[in-house]
Amino acid sequence: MGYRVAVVGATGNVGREILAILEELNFPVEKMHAIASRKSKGVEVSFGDRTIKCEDIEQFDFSSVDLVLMSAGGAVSREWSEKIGKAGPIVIDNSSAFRQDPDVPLIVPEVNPDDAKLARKKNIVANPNCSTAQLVVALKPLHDAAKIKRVVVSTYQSVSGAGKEGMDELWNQTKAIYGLGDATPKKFPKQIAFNVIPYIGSFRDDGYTDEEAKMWEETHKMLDPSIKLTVTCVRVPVFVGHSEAVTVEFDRPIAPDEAREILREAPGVQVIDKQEHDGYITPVDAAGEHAVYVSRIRKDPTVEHGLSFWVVSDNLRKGAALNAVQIAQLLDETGVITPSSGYRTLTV
Ligand code: 11C
Repeated sequence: MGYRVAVVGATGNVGREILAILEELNFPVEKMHAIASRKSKGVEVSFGDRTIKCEDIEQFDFSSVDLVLMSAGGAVSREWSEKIGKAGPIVIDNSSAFRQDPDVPLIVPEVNPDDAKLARKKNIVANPNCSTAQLVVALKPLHDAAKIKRVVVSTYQSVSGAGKEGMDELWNQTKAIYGLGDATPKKFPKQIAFNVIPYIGSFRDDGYTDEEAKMWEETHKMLDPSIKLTVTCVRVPVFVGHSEAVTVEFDRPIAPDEAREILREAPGVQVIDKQEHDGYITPVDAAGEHAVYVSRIRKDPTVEHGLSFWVVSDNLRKGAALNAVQIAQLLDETGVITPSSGYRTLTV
C-alpha cells in the first residue's frame, strides 16, 4: 500500500530534505508530487534515484493526494493549509501559522504521539520550530523521571534555519570579508560571518523575540504548560545544526549519571558525554544525522536540583523534515491515514 504525497516548497532546504527522508525511511509512497510557486514550475528535484518536475501550487488538485508535507513559509501556509485540509488530505505544516491553534495538534512523536488522534479536526498537524523540537526530545524523558520546574536555554542557531538565502549570505560574506565582493547584510540584520547575532525572528513588546517565545509556547503545548522557560536565541555562523546550552531545575535530586542513563534509553536521543574531545558533539558532527545529541551533562550547583547540558541536532532534519516524516509515519501507524488507492508500482 502506498500514499499519494505532495511536498509543497519542494525546492527549499527543508522540502528537499523531506523528499530525501521519505525515501531514506522507506515511507510507502505510491505517487509523489513536488509542488512549488509558479516561478519554480518545471524545476527538477530529486526523489530517490529519480527526478521530478515541480508543479504549480495554483494549478494542483490537492484532492488527488492523501498527504501534503508543507514547507513553504508562514504566508503560503496561511493561504493554503486550511483549504488543502478541507479538500481531504492531511497537511503536515512546517510553519508557525497553526502551531497554537487549539484544533491543530503540534507533534514531536517522541514527546506527544497521542495527540495524533486530533489530526482530523482540521486535517492539519503542525511541526514545531526547529529549536523547540530538539529541546523537547531531550527534556521529555527527564521530565518523566523528575518533574522539571524551570529551564534556561541559550541557542546557537545555524544560518540554514533562515533558508537558502541565509546559507548564501554566510558563504558570500565570508568570501567578501577577504575582499571578494559585497559584505553588506541582507538576510540577517547584521554581519553574520565571523560574528553572532542575538536576534532571530522579530522583536516583541516584552523584549523577547518571537523565536524565543515559540520555544516556551511550543514546549507548553507539547510537554507541560507548568514548565517555566526563559530563552535567548542567537544566530551563529554555522551552516547546519542548532546547538543549545540548557540548564534545568527539577523538583527532586537527579544526578548526572542518572540523567545519562535516562537519556541513553530515550527515543531519538544519543548521549555522547565523556571528558575528552570525542566526548561531546558539535553541529558539524550532527549535520546529516537524525539524533538529538546530548553532551556535557553536569550538575548545576547554583540551584537545589539542577543540571546543565548541551543539546545539538540537525535543524533541517529533526528540527524540520525528519520530524515531519515521523509525523507521517505516526499517522500511518495509528490509522489516522490509510492509503486510499491500494497498491500499485511506485511512479513519480
Ligand atoms: C531559524 N528556527 O532558525 C528558525 C526557523 O517557526 O519554523 C524556523 C522558524 C519556524 O531561523
